[in-house]
Amino acid sequence: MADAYAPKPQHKFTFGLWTTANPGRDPFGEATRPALDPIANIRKMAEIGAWGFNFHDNDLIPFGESASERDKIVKNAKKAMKDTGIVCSMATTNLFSHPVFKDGAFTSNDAAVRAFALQKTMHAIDLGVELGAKIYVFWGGREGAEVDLAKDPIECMKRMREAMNFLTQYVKDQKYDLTFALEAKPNEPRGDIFLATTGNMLAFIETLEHREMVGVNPEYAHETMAGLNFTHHVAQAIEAGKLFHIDLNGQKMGRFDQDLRFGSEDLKGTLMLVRLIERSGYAGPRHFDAHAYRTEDAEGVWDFARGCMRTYLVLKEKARRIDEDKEIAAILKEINRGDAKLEKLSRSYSSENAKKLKDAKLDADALAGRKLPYERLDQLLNEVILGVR
Ligand code: GLT
Ligand code: MN
Ligand code: MN
Repeated sequence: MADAYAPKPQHKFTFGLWTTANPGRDPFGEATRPALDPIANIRKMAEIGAWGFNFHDNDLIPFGESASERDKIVKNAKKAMKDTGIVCSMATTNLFSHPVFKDGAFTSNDAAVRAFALQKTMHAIDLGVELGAKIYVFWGGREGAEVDLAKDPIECMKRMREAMNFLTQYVKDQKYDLTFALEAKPNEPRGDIFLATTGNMLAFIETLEHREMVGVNPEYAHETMAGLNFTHHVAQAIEAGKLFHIDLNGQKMGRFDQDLRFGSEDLKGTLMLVRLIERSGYAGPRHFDAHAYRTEDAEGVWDFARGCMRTYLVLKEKARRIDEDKEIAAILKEINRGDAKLEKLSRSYSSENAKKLKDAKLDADALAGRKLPYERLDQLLNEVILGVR
């Protein structure tokens, strides 16, 4: 029997080169897995059913590499893409590993560091576009502070805006077909990172010169670390037309950035997320920004990657079942109470509507008595998840 949960390119699953190449290093311990060659990495992703890969400039081309070596690596990457059919869906800049970025990149207090960050990003954009990337992610991992006195947070917002305005204009000038997706994170590696949530990013985007080119790349782990409801943040981005990319993974609340296998924590929350994505018409990549447990060996990494995709497809099927469940549908119908007469008055303002609404007879006690059978609803949802429904 064919495996209904086998990932295929049409599902648009993608992985960052850094995810499957993660060697298991953490702040307390060295690598537990050998280095993985980026070209072998791309080929293996294609083999297990991913549609695309993403990369930071330095995931592919080591920092400071010669131009001739760069061209050789790019040629090999293109060959791997041609041989396997895998695409490059997104690219980004490493603005956090080299010590030059120890106090930030675009928001550094040092004008020369800011200039270097722009220069590095322009080269990385060229590289991404050369490989076919259509989305460019900005994750400001070092754009923050531990010592608040050292950094003027208003000035840092202005610097961030200048950088985005400069780079969107650069993309337009080059006539690249590329949009930007901004990724928020509350902390780590900095004590506090500027523009800490997807909501902050959405507000910031509205202040940019070419805001139509800029959306968000929310990450499950990042809102969850802050104790927030990730699905609600993604919903706001969708409603604003700004969900350009998404980083899927697993995370416990209030912890360090765990970047666990998709669905490995909070299955119910993850199911709600998949249902939202699938119902929204979002057509972009389903990107996994996660890594295997440090305890896995080189082979186990691919169990991790397969697990991310398989869980997504299983949850997609569960979401379909939820939406086809008659009992669930009946409860949802019961709790979404329309009222044509009242909505005519309340859904759009006119002075006449306002007057009529002020005079309308609304019995708060009777309204408060209306049934909201959420216990039954949530139990039905649990039973779908648990596989008995
Ligand atoms: C890094 C970070 C991620 C970002 C990547 C893009 S790099 O792994 O933890 O959340 O999406 O820069
Ligand atoms: Mn991410
Ligand atoms: Mn993360």
